Formats: sequence, C-alpha cells, structure tokens
Amino acid sequence: MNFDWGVATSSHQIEGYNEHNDWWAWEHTGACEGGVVSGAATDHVRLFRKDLRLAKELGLNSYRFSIEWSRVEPQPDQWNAEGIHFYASLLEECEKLGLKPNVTLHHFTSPQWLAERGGFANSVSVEFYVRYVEKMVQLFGARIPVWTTFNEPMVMTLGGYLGKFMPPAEYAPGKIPLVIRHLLQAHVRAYDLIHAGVKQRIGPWKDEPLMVGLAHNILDFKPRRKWHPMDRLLVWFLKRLYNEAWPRAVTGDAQSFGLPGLIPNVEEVGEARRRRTIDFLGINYYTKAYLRFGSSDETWKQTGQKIPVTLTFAKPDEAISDLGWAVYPKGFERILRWACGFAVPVSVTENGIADEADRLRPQYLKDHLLVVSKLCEEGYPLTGYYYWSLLDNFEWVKGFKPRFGLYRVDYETFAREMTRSADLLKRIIEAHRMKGCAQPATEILKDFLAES
Ligand code: PNW
Repeated sequence: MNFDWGVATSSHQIEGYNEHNDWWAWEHTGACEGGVVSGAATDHVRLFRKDLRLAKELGLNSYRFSIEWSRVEPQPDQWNAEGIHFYASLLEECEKLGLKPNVTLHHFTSPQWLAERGGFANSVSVEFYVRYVEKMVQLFGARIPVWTTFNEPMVMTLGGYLGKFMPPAEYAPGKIPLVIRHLLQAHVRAYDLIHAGVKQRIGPWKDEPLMVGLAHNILDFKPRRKWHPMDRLLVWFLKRLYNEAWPRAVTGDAQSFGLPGLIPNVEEVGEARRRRTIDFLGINYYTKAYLRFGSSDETWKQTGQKIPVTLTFAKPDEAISDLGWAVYPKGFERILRWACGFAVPVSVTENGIADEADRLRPQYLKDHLLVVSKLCEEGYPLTGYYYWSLLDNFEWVKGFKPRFGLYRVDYETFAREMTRSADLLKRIIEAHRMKGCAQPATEILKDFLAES
C-alpha cells in the first residue's frame, strides 16, 4: 500500500495579497494581534516553484494545499484567468515533482462578496459554493486525485460565531445551526458533484481511486479538575459536539450538533441522511484541551459573554509550544484509534507545533510519527501524514509570530531556511525508502529516537 508523506499549507496563510476574501477585510479592521495584516504573507504566489522543490527535497510524495476561492472568483461569476492559471501551474509543478496533490477547496477564507451576503449563515452560500466547485471540477477535475471539501468546519463556525477569533467575529450562537447546516449541505453536494463530474482522469495519479474527504480538527478534551462532575460533564458535551458531530454526520450517523443551553440543534440535512459522504476522514491534531466549569477573564475576553466554560491548552507543568499548546502524543494515539472507528480510511491532514527555536519540534515529530507507525503496524487504515506546515506562515489571528514551518521564513527577504526538523524528517523518509518501507515503521523510527 502507498502512504502519503506530506506537508500541508493553506492559500491565505502563504500566498500573499488575497485581497478579495473576508479575512483580508477583517485583518484591515485591526483584528489580529498587534494589528498585523497578511500582506505578502510568504510571497508564495511568486515563489511556489521554489517552495515545491523544498517539499520535494524532503523526499515527500504528497502535498496538501488549498485553492483560494476569492482568487479564482473575485466577484460573483467572474472567473479570474490569472488566479486559475496560478493553480494550473501549481498542479503542473506537483505532477512534475511527483507530489500527489490533496486539494482543499475551502480553508477558512470566503470571498468578501459572499461574506457581505452573510457568508455561510445565508443559504445562498450553498449555491455559490457548489458553483465554485463545479468550476474547479471542470477545470482541474481530471488531475486531482484527492479533494478536501472544507478545512475544519467546526473551528471556522465556533471561531466566527462564538470565540470571535475569525470573521465575522460575532457572538451569535443562534446562527451556528444555520451555518453548520449550510456547510453540511455544501459538503454533501460537493462530494456528489466531484464523483459525478470527474469522468476522465489524467496525469501520474490517474489510476488511483478518487478520494473526497473533510479535514477535521480534534482536541483531546480533559476535565481541568479530574473528578469535578461539572468539568467532566463539559468534556462529555464538547467531545460530542467538537470531535464527534462532524464525523458522525458525514458517515451517515445522526446529525447532532447541539450544545444544551447554548447551541440549538440543527434541522436535519436530508441529503446527508443515512449515507457516507466522505471517502477518507482527515484528522488535524495538535493538542489537548482542558475544560473547567465556571467563567473566567479569558472567556469574557474571547466572547464578551459570561459563559461558564473556561478552556485552556495546558497545565502549568506541561511542555508547551510557543502558542501555549501542550505537547501530547498520547492524545494523538487515542484520537487516531477513535477516528479509525468510523470505518473509513483516516489521513492525518495536519499535525505540527509552533516552535520558533525548533527545540521541541524534532521530538514532537518523532513521537507523533511513532504513533502513526504503531497503528499502521496494528493494521489501522491510516493512509497519510501531513506535517503542518512546509513554511512559517500567517497564523490567522496570531499573525506571523507563531512559527510552524519546517522551513523558516525571513519576512524581510522571503528567504527560506531549512530547520533541523526538516532535515530529520528528510532522513526519516530516506531511511524508510532504503528499507523499501512505504508506511512509517516503528523499528526505523526507534533507531532515530536512539540517536538523540
Ligand atoms: C488549524 N484551536 O487551525 C488550521 O487548519 C491551520 O490553518 C492552522 O494554521 C493550524 O491549525 C495551526 O493553528 C486551528 O483554537 C485553529 O483549537 C485554532 C485551533 C485549532 C486549529
């Protein structure tokens, strides 16, 4: 079996000058930390050939990126030739280098013209999204073997309408069911459209089965006070909503997106009823999350509301990333075992750490790959591992400070510099190739662990 060794990126975080999307507009209200804006980002639109070569140099065989909807459709029904040409070139470059593309159609950003119409809170969003997907299928369908309809719909919804760390940054829990409903409708229609619309396949991956999935963020929830009944109850509800609701909905189980006292349930989407609408489940895993019953200054600052829930990403004694997220490979193992229970192949579509000094990253990489290798050896259907991210990039509301990249970016000159972690990943992949091993193998990784 083939295994996808890859890195992941997203359009708005690396390309630069995505002037026609909702994030661009929101950044310019001073919403991000320090008032920063994405601007030129990593100048990837100009440097993409070089960047793909950097990915190839690590020995990777796959690359996950996103198409920027607002770049190909800056105004409703106006298709931009330059934008389209850019993605055609990107795909061509992937083919030349043997990097199998996993193309995300929506990674947090929507065209500003859609945002002005209410974004995914408005039912017209479904029609607009479907039209956009139709166009992409028509243009690129023959050449794309793996599609991701949406990146982290749950993060986008909660970030936009509860936590206010994404546009439209409104506290409006009442709108959440509507947004989820439209995202689910859009997802299902895209799933069907891609399968029906792609008739002929060309290029290096033409014989591989067409895969359409979703990338879903998972947090390993814990009660902040181990035996506190209310903390434990919160964990139970948040697991259900944040972790389980989307995978259940797209595998034909119940559509259950409510949160008692806060988020009303969603009116059922008929098209998604009792059928599977993913070919793979993409898991984005970074860290754990502690829940404490009771309001706090942080909750107030985030939402402007007295919601009796406090979320933190680590206890004081834990190893943390530059974002304060606990390093927790044990949670990764638990989550992957659980994710494989949905009876569809699972791909780790993101896993990574913000670590400017590149001090924790080598160990992070080894420990998380070790989890993947162990489960592969136990026969779990894991099909890939994508490190987030190839490059340092625009980390949304946090700006450019958090550095997730295997290559460090100098934001003055846009020079890229290889980190120790990149070199480590390269040697790990190389060792697998030498032994003719497609998937991550415990034995090989253990040798690398012994070295440090
Ligand atoms: C993911 N949280 O987002 C995204 O897919 C990436 O674009 C992003 O750069 C990466 O993770 C690192 O943050 C998340 O608050 C944003 O739990 C926020 C959260 C999780 C994931």
